[in-house]
Amino acid sequence: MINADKTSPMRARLRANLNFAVIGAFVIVLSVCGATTALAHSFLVDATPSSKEHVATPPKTIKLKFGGGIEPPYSKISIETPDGKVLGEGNVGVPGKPRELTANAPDLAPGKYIVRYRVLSSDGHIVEGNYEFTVDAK
Ligand SMILES: [Cu+2]
Repeated sequence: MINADKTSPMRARLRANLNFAVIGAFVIVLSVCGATTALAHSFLVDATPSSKEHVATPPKTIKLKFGGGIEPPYSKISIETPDGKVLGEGNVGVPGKPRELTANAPDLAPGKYIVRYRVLSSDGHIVEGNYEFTVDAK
């Protein structure tokens, strides 16, 4: 019976597909384990401007640093007004710094702004959050 299976190309293909399914399940288990063993790894750990910061000069770039690697193509930073109007968006990675994500900021008049982010961390988890900063009047 097993010998008969081996001679059938279709069975062989089926078995190969099953192997892929097993590998896929293993990868999923690994990413779940990663989440429990390193709980804080992908949260925001540093930002420029930082949360609640008052800056005298409007920033040209928003830079976020996370506790773990992130995937820029599947991540986004947006700069918004407090009432939710999106002024700019970006998802530029930093070469050699897989935990950092930047976005070019539009010209910002004095006032309060919200930085909103949604990033895909390397282990497959989505991390979302927001904070505010203020550009002070001169
Ligand atoms: Cu994670």
